[in-house]
Amino acid sequence: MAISLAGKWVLITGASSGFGAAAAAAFGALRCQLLLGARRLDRLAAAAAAARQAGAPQALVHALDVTKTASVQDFAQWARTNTSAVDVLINNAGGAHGLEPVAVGRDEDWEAMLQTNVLGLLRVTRAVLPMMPKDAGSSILNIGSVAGRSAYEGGAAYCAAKAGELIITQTLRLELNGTGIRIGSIDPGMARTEFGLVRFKGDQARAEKVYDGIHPLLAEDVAEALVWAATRPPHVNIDEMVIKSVDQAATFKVFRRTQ
Ligand code: NDP
Ligand code: 8X3
Repeated sequence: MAISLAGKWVLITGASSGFGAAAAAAFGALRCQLLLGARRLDRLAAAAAAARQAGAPQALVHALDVTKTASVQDFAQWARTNTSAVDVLINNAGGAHGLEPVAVGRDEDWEAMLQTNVLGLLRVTRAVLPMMPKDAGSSILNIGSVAGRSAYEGGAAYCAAKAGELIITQTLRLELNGTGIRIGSIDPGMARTEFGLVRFKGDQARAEKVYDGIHPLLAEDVAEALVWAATRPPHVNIDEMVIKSVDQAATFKVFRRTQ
């Protein structure tokens, strides 16, 4: 049976758009109290307002850049001024930059992907772990990707980053064994968010083309998966969940409807 998270504190990184914003609304609807971080404060404020509208008694926001240790420490310090306990941590901040083969890849893209998806995840987890109650049904849910499970051309750094996320999740499960803190990797396939816009550096047409003729996942689908994982009974750990559109049989086996 699902446990109630009403009144519990949920911390979400990358809550200004996509999965993070949808998760804020979904946990808000469960009457969770929210700590939301990202770089774009206007978008973060809008996500917080939507979460309050959905039912969150509190949806607090603070600037967070997961690529900077000082920013992560400042965010965690701010979180501590609001609550002594973070019951659910959702490490979601991240994304892809570029789709070039390694032969012509750019340092700044590789660095951005590894800084956010890998080092950001490590930094935030290190900073928040001391606030997570033991033996109380707490959860860490990391957003991975199908990209971390099989390679594709142009995806070297992103696939490596998400493969890193999966290994970090598995490592943490070993390190946290005995604490009662649950940890899982939620690994979506193609989903319609701002992911493509970021990957293709603002090229809206190219970003949209990815979804031509398919019914991709929506951010809300992933948010529901996060809610499901976090509301299992405290003795149940969802290790890994792969969630894809029915039109996406494998990363590059995508059925596109013509009408
Ligand atoms: P969006 O681009 O809509 O959301 C990405 C979020 O990450 C934004 O809120 C952004 O906020 C935040 N973010 C990016 N860089 C930083 C940073 N340095 N510090 C703090 N926050 C940051 O895309 P999605 O919702 O799709 O992406 C969320 C996660 O899901 C990512 O980890 C992505 O890799 C993963 N994913 C996406 C899939 C998809 O097809 N959409 C499939 C599988 C996984 P801001 O820019 O305001 O800082
Ligand atoms: C995003 C999914 O297949 O575009 O993580 O890499 S994919």
